[in-house]
Amino acid sequence: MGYISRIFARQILDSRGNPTLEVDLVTDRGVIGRASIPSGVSAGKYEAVELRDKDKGRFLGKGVLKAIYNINKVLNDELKGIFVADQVGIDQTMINIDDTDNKSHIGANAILAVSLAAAKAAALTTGQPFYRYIGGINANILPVPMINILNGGVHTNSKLDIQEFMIMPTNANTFSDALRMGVEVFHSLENILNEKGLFTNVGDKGGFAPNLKSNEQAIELIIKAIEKAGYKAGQDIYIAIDAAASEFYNNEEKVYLLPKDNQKLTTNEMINYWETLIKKYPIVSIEDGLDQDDWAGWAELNKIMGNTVQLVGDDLFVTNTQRLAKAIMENVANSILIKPNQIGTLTETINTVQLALKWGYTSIISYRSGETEDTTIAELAVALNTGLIKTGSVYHTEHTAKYNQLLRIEETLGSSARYTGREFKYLR
Ligand code: 2PG
Ligand code: MG
Repeated sequence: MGYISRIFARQILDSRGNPTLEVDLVTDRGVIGRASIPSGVSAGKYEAVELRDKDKGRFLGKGVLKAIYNINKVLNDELKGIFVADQVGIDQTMINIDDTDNKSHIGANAILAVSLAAAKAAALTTGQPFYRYIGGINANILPVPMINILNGGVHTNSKLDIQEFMIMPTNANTFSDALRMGVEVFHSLENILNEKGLFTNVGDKGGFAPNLKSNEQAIELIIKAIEKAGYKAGQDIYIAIDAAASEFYNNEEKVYLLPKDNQKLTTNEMINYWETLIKKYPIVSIEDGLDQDDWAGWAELNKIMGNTVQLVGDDLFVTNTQRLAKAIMENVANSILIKPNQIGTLTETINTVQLALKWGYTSIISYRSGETEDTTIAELAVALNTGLIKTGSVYHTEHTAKYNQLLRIEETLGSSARYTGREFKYLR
């Protein structure tokens, strides 16, 4: 079927103009699997390590020459001759070579690039689309897109402490209809901002970053945009947020310091704040509502609203089965964000999704704020039937590349494709 004959890494640029890795993995049959790696800014502190050169003379320290060396020399030499479809063997070999808890020796960016490139080559060798190779005959669910339309937090200079405001078009028959609804709301929000003389430039996640006074003002504008586009908020389209609370938690004082809102909240006050918001608005999903180390707070949050709202751990879980297992034992959340580069191999990513599924957690396959044209996450969402994807705005090619790939997959699946928006677990 094909054995690895050469692995070659090159440096390319991500959507923020920073260097990142692209890998070509060639088999003895001449098949080439290619993958490239995204990069986060609001990264969780327990993520696997993204290896950067730290040589201030090149790309302000962000070069990836060390990671390239690790691929072209170390991993290439060790993996040559291995059966390309032995994904578990390939990933485990790299984990063994790295021999650290957080992939800091070889670099999670280097390891993931090879892991995905191998899977791509294996899929091509078997003549199957990637989602089908990974997911098998039952991979047919198109995900609800959690479309980012308005931003605050570390990605902007506005006064909003919440990092991302997203819309979820659930009341649709197909993914393409859902995407169209999302696009219509995006442009209707643009018109509303324009009419109000507000800033309509977009941030690096492609969402608008107007200078608003409060989180509530942002939500109300979004609801207006949904209505202006001809839909009902809380019926056709729902709202999701990523608070990215680890960004504003003060570990010494154990309080949430909302820098933009100029407030200091205890964990309980923070939870009360989320409760007020979900009572007032059609918010069905809150990501990182609390800090990555505030386990007791998360347990309380989950006790209060875990039955009605999707509580997503991003920085909290970092796609890591050990952290997810702790959460399951302590009953702290009900959903996990899945970012392959937080953990560093395809097999570990799949293991985490499977563990989540087993315990009734929803899984959201997610992009990073620095992206490439690679569309693997779109394929993974269908392959693993997660029913949810978070891949930024409908603006900028690095985001639309993923949506466009989902359109192609839906077309290929034809009448077998299923869009399960109305079955989303936390509709209220
Ligand atoms: C997040 C992501 C993507 P980053 O917090 O969920 O929106 O941001 O990639 O910067 O961690
Ligand atoms: Mg997040």
